[in-house]
Amino acid sequence: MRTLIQNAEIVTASDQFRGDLLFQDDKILSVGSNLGDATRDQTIDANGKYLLPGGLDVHCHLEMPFMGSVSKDDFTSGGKCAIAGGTTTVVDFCIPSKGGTLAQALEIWDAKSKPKAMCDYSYHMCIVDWNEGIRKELDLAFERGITSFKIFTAYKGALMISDEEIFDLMLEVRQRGGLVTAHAVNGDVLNILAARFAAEGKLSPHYHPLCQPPVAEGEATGRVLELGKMADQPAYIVHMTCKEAVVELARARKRGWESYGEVCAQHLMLDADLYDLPDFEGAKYVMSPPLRKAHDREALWGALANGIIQVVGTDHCTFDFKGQKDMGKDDFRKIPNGLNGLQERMPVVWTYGVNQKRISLQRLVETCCTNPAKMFGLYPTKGSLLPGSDADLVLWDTKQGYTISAKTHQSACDTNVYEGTRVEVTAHTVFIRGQKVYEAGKFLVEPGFGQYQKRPAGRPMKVDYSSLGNQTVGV
Ligand code: DUC
Ligand code: ZN
Ligand code: ZN
Repeated sequence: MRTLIQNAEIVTASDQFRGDLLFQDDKILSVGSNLGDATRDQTIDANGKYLLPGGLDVHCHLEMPFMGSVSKDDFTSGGKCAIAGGTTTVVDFCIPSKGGTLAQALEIWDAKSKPKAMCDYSYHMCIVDWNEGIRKELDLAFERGITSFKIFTAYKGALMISDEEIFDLMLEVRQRGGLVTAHAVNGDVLNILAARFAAEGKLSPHYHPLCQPPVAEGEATGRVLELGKMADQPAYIVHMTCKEAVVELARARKRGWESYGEVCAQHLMLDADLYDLPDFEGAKYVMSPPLRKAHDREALWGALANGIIQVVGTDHCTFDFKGQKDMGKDDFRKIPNGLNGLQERMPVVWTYGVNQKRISLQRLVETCCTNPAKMFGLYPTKGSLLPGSDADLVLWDTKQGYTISAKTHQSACDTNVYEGTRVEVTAHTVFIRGQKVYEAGKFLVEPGFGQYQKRPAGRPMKVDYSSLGNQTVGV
């Protein structure tokens, strides 16, 4: 079956032009400015719409057991959020239980994803214990096409591992060819500060960000990047939130170390003042690392524009306000950490990044679609409009905006941290592997449609920075 999409405003990481795209079954055949003579079975007139590659969100937690609860969105509701927000592939974090094996974790994650996935998906593997068994099991992860590993320098006693263990893991991953990613905040500092606040009876959400000050994030970011340098192993810092972390990444990149970074939409958009909302409403925004200040957001936008940061993610990990977040009503340390973003990421970055002239539309495609695929071994199958790429396509309507609300979102969660925010674009029609999965607010496939994406071993692909100017921290 051949489909021609005609007269679209086509946008890639490097180009923008009015043109046509022809795909056959699940693959793109050609992209050009005049494919009107092409043989086809159907034609879609995309006049007035923007055609972008489907987005990749390489940072989400679907149905994740965490802090005594389980995150609300699973691979079905989370997948619906993704698709309705123009994202066609998600990379979730497979998290072994303490003392468990990678094989056990994979079995659990497959049971959650396979029957429920709406969009395509893959996993990173979290390393929460480091021992001879896990070292051997890295081979299993690579056989399964899992080539990226996440470590935590925080969540002591649960997810955190030591520098010694991180370094040893990096040496092992280097031998096989993959990426080590890090949640980088100094966990020792965090625990001491949290215990001290608690001892003084300071237990409201206001104190959550004060336990993980920017300097604690900058320190851990620099440390992980230096461990990567010493191991000759590329490192990628997830959810960077502050100027201190950006400075460390910029420094590592200036020295030529293979270092990469990700920012999540909420850290570009939302401010730490939200923790002070009355009636425990601040709990809705409790995540780690926390929201920061306006000057941090400016540093993040700048780093996204000039290439210090390569990827926009979400850390989508939702918990209901009633019944989950309120587990921490009397103690912020018990509030399950996490919030939404899968549906909002691309519309928000388009509206507040592109339309407010902070980044170009090509840069949006690069950081939300192409670079995530390049970093994690999915390019050019995903994240691009090249002949031979999967026909993961999104037709965006830039004339129809909407106001974000928990009343209308696809998430199963009772809260949306962007409640009331106006966005100026809507994902109108979405194709995954050539199959129309969504049109005008309606889903056209069932849970289980999404396919697991095996990823090849190798270091991240080189990213082209030539058009972006100096990688300096602007504030
Ligand atoms: N941070 C969160 O806020 N939630 C999930 C895991 C994480 O690192
Ligand atoms: Zn994290
Ligand atoms: Zn996360």
